[in-house]
Amino acid sequence: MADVITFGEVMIRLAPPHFQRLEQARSLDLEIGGAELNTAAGLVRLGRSAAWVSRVPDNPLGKLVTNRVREIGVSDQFVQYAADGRCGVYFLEFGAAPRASSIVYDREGSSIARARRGTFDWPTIVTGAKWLHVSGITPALSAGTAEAADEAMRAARSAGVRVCFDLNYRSKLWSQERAAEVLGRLLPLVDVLIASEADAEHLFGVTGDDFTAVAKGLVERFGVPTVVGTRREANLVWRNRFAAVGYSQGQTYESAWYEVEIVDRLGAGDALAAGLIHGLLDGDLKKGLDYGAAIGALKHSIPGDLPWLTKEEIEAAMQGQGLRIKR
Ligand code: KDG
Repeated sequence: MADVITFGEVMIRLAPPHFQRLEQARSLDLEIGGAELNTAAGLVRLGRSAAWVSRVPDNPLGKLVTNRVREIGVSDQFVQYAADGRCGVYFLEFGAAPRASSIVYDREGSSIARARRGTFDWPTIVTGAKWLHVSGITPALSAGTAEAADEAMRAARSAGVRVCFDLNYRSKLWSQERAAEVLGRLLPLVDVLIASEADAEHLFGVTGDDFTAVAKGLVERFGVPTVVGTRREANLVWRNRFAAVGYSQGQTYESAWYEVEIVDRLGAGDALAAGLIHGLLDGDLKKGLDYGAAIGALKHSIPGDLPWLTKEEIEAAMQGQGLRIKR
């Protein structure tokens, strides 16, 4: 039985080495990545147990993925090997200032996109878990995965399992109108929402002068008790300042800030979600923000989407080793 269940897609990621452009590539480095899997991996690295629920093709690519999932320590007990669909792929071109990084998705028709209500036995899957984590990517994949996400979240609530949801709006996957409609229906089922101020404004027109004002707007609109955000200060292609912030019951909390060198920022937000849930498992939002900021900051230094880190490294960063900034 796992402490945390996550639900989402994994893709094979192919990236040219040495900042090459995709159009000049002769070889591609292979990693795997998927927001909810990345979060499950972060939780395992922090000493929690996590199971990732998905659907992958019953072919060598599906096995490549689940081999890596097991390698990092995430349970694949609820992963279905499907006769239909395929393994999605994404191509990543690393930027170097002033050229931004970019992504090309090739993920339509994936096995997970063919999931629908009834594909997974959610009441059994969530039994005994403490948290369910889903992101806005899962319902963006298809009408069926939107139904399955809704079903998972309702089953969690009925079983007393709390729900963490990362808004994770991906404009390449769906329109603002469709995302606002589908996500707006899911958010009342959420206990902890991770959302950027930009997405809150773009999707729902919720605005404010600072994080607290936006968080209050989301709480009022959707009845979500707790809202968490990422703070980034420099936002350069290669360097940043990173922290976590949370709002709950009228109070705003901020973590320590970290100076980060960006080797690979993909999965940093998912790592933050892992640290957050780790703290929340002990019933402590501030602890969640502190762990979230530390693991999220460290993730920037690691190539690939998965947070190949140890709990000791994360806690050492929290104690001021590395590039933590005193404020
Ligand atoms: O947050 C990182 C994810 O974006 C990455 O792992 C790939 O899940 C992914 C997606 O849908 O873009």
